[in-house]
Amino acid sequence: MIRISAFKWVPPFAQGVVRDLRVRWALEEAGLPYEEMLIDPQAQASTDYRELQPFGQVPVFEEEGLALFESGAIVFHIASRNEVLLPRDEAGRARAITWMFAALNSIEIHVQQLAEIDLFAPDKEWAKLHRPDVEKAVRRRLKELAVRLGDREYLEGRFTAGDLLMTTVLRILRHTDLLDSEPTLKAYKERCEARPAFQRALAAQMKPFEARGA
Ligand SMILES: N[C@@H](CCC(=O)N[C@@H](CS)C(=O)NCC(=O)O)C(=O)O
Repeated sequence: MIRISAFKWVPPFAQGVVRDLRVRWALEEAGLPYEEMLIDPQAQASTDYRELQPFGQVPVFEEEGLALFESGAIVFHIASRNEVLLPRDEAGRARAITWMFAALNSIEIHVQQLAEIDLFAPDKEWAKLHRPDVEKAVRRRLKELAVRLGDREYLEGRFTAGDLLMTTVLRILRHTDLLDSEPTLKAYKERCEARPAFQRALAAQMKPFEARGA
């Protein structure tokens, strides 16, 4: 049985965007059952967990002696087995993989910087000075992405792991109204989030938080 790590609890600003969501979603799309290993800060720091994830973060993926970390690598591993997430034809598959990297390497870097300023350092002097440039970079990337998306439903016409990762990256902006400036991108994100597999993944991440209350 596949096992993934996730947090027992995170503050409300992180609930629904913790990176195990990507893995849960990919597993749901692929129809692969999994169990969860819920961890707390003490487990994160343990030698045993560091063996699985050198940085003590979530998610970890384990199956039959194979342990993987990095959400992008895990989603790729799951997607490689399944046509729902990666087309079988070589060119289509390569293009979908390109979008996976674009989500994590060209968009998330900027989006995460903004989230870190807003959620972890809003009152710091350096953050106030730096934020306008970071917001500008995010806006530029969103516009460029919207231009490329055009009137397509998905980045490559059909849903792939590239859309899955892109959606989870765009969700990180939920504390802002930046996506409102790009209505087609906002609609794209909502289209991906409407997938039943996403809804199941989100509910599964939220379950332990809700059980604990707040
Ligand atoms: N690049 C890593 C990032 C993982 C990551 O940032 N995980 C966060 C939760 S979303 C975490 O575990 N934070 C706690 C920490 O860094 O101590 C991945 O995509 O798996």
